[in-house]
Amino acid sequence: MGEGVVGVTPPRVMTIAGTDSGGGAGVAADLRALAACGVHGCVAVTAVTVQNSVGVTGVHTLPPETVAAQIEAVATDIGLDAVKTGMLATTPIIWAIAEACDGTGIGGDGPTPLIVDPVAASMHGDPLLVDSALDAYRTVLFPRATVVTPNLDEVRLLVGIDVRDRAGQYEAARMLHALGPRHVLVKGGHLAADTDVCVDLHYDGCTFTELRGPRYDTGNTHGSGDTMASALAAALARGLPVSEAIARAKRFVAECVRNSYPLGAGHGPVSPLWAVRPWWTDDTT
Ligand code: PXL
Repeated sequence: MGEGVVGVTPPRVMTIAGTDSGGGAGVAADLRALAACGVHGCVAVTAVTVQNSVGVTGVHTLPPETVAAQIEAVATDIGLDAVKTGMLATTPIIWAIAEACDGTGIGGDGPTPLIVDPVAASMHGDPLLVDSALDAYRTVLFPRATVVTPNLDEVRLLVGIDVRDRAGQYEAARMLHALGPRHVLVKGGHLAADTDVCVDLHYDGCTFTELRGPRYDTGNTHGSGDTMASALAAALARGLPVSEAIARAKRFVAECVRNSYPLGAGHGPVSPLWAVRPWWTDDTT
């Protein structure tokens, strides 16, 4: 991972997401993860958030047509091997993304996989999506998604289930799959019942697969969901089958949590920097 070939274009992945001025989550986390996974990251910004390690104090959304224009500009020139969504903020932005994706072969029956991470709030509980846009996720974006990757808070908002155990995770996966995505990954990181493991559930409409990973309680998990979805997009862009891409993304994000660091007075970010060869700090070169 991470080794490029001189003069050869790497896989191209776009993140459609919001910025975080603290550099912990959103676009910053996505681009870090994509670079560490050895792919070229492109960006369609949906919103600018005013934020630090303690919380979000401002959200400024971009015009929906500017979000769509960013997608179209990149898709028609650079080309895209996978696309992931993060903070989308409003219903008109979600509609604009859907139309831009339809016109450029992203998601649905198109050749470019679309990973939908249905971001609704920051880890501090600050809203990153207007409540009325949940319906647009369910009816507009999920039917176009290759994989959706909700955490348990997002599951509660999207399908109304308060998941407390493995059976609840299975029920949620079924309900989410009925909304139309090809694959569902119900992330179990917030499941209090699991103390030293973190169990994510993958459902493709036919088979359920439980993915077990270590749980690291570093307290610095800002951007973990963004990082997971970006690594998944990178793996799909590299041509891996979905089940293998999910397994690889899960291993990747666990290492990012293990290598997280404190920042500011609040929550620090997960970090993929361990995956980047530190040649520039190496005294022997
Ligand atoms: O981690 C979810 C997320 C996504 N995008 C932005 C965020 C956050 C969490 O704070 O700020 C911009």
